[in-house]
Parts: sequence; structure tokens; C-alpha cells
Amino acid sequence: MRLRFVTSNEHKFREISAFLAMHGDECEWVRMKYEEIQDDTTESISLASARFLRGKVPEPFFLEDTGLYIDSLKGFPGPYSSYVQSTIGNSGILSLLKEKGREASFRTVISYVSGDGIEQFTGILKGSIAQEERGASGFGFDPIFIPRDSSKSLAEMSIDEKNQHSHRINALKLFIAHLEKSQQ
Ligand code: ITT
Repeated sequence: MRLRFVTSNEHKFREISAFLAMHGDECEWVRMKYEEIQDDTTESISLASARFLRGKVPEPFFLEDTGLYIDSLKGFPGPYSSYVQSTIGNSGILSLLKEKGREASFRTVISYVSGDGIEQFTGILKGSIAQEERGASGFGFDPIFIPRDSSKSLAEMSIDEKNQHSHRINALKLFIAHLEKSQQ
């Protein structure tokens, strides 16, 4: 199988293509920065991006939107994750969490655009926010996120290790299962 993935983010592409390669599948990278709306949910942002890209990228293709949801901040930054990462960043999140609960989750929503319309697949990773930044791999919030069944932050893991836990790969697995079922 060869899947076309639209993203400006090289880390996302590397994670997804590494997982697909292990299963004998290929990922074609459409490297493109597209306009993202601001909205209340990761689902609706992902859907709006899919609609925006329709007609601009050959079908079928997929994209994804990801957010970090912190329970004690009522889900913040969630759909504002890009803005928060590029403004206050990981150190700002750590400052906000002094004396607060650290439970959090990542949520990735893949939108797949094909002749059948737009279909969505959601992957979640539960965990907690670390006390300080740890590790130099990965990107974004990886240095401050520790998956529930791990003692390492995501930034202390190789791509293959991160892929064993990740929100992104959990969404991808659902997406692949759907494609395999529809090809039968
Ligand atoms: P696209 O071109 O695919 O939209 P992006 O980097 O803009 O790439 P998102 O809007 O989905 O991606 O990401 C929202 C924010 O969350 C952004 O600051 C990312 O760095 C961060 N992020 C996304 N996935 C992550 C992951 O697996 N680990 C850590 N941070 C992540």
C-alpha cells in the first residue's frame, strides 16, 4: 500500500513512514504548510484542513491534527497546541502546572480524503507531564510527556519506541485496518 500524507512536519512524516515501512507499506510525503483554522476540537480542525486541501492535493490523501490535553487545565492547550508550543513552549507549560495535577493525553485525528468523502480516525496516548524537560529526540511536547506505561519521556525514545505508544500510530492503526477492510 502507498499512502499520501500531507504535512509540513518532518517528524510526523518520519514516524508514520517508519511504522508503514515495518509493515511493507510506503508513505508519500506531500510537504506543504497549509492554513489551519482555530476551533474548539482537534476533530474539527482536522476536518477543516481536509476540506481546505480537497482539490489542491491529488486524492486519496490524509493529514492529521494533534493536540496535547492537560486534565488539570480542563484540556488546555488542546486545539491551541500549536500556538501554545510556539509562544510559551514547554517551559511555559511546566510553569502553569506548579501545584497542579499532571495527568494529560495526546490526541491525533487523521482525516482521510478519498472518493468516499472524508473519514476520521482518532488515536489517544495517556500519560503525564514530567517535572522538567527530558531527552533530545522527537519534537514539540515530547520532552515533557511521559506515557502511562513508561518511565521515559517521549523525547528519550527512538522513533520505533515512540511508535509503540504513540497517539499518532494508534490513529494510523485504525486507519490501516479500515483500508484493509475496504479492500477485501
Ligand atoms: P502539520 O503541517 O501536520 O499541521 P504541525 O507541526 O503544525 O504540522 P499540529 O498542528 O498537528 O502539527 O501540532 C500541534 C502542536 O503539537 C505542534 O506544536 C506540534 O509540535 C505538537 N505536536 C504534535 N504532535 C506531537 C507529538 O507527537 N509529540 C509532541 N508534540 C507534538
